[in-house]
Amino acid sequence: MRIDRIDLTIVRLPLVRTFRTSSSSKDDITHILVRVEAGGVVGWGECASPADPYYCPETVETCWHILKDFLAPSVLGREWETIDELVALYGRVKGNNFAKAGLEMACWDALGRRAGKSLAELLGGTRTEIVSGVSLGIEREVEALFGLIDQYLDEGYRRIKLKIAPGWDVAVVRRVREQYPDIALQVDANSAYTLDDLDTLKQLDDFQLLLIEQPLAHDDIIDHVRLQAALKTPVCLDESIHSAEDARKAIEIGACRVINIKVSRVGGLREAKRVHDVCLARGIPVWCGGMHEFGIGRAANLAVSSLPGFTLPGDISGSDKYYREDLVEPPLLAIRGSISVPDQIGLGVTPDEERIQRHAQRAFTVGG
Ligand code: OSB
Ligand code: MG
Repeated sequence: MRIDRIDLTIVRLPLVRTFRTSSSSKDDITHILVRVEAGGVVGWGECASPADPYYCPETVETCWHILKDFLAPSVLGREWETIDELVALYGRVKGNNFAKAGLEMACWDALGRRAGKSLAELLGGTRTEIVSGVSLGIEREVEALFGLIDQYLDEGYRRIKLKIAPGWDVAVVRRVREQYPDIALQVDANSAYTLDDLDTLKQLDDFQLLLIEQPLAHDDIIDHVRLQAALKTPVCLDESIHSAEDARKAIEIGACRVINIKVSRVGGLREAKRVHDVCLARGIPVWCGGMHEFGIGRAANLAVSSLPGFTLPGDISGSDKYYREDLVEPPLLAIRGSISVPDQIGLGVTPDEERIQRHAQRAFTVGG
């Protein structure tokens, strides 16, 4: 399966609503699309790195540099038959998981298209419908949050996640819980707290939350052990987990009881499945996190979510929650709170090249 050509395109889409977390605020999303020609087929991938280094160290520009100057040259013209062989071709590159995930996804898509199998089939997924939750950013007023929660509950979404930060935490969660006593509710701090905030974090135990996501530092698992021991609510790690080995260690020391798996944060679908396997073997439930993916990355998230250990609702909402017009057909939409796993070959969606060109910021081709 020789890779003959790789096209990289930076694409920007406006968000339908500003998204604010403890670490950043966004009005649009810029991701890199990776198109590969290999083995007589075309595969597409999405590099979902944020534009700024406020969630993780990577940015669109670091991914561009790593893809263009290291990953693409490492695989161009080379033969591979399995994803293990593909990943070995760029095995010398340390870190840079978001960049790797974009290229690897395109190769999974090509592999599936050539084999006539869907990505979910290739991964060994069993589920066909994914229960969908929404992630809500920080707002100016709790009332704005109520409006959004009403809207998404009306649309059928089955779980609400609230972003929290110092000053937008216990009082907000209390009001939401009072207003909606029975909804499945969880919070995400994006690493905004330290153990000095233990008293605040303990108060969150009063609200029957499904979990508290990444309360402490992005690179910590040790302090999370102390926090988890002090809380009844399960701690869920996001930013801290970059590999199946990270997951194993965090679980073994008791840093969390749940893990959020993001395909891009762990460097691709192969490692995402490995994280899943580590968690499943240890009885740790997982769910699929999101990075505001366009349709290509969203389709990959759905495929990985079909694995049996994804027992909690994910952050995979319909793309219409974020984008007026997505880049793929058919659009990925939630119906009565769940989204179908694409069953067509490869990622199971077709990128619309005209729309991609219309929103493109920069392009680069190697080979061809
Ligand atoms: O921490 O889960 C996060 C978006 C960008 C960066 C980090 C996160 C998020 C989300 C949105 O919570 C998830 C989504 O709907 O894609
Ligand atoms: Mg998170």
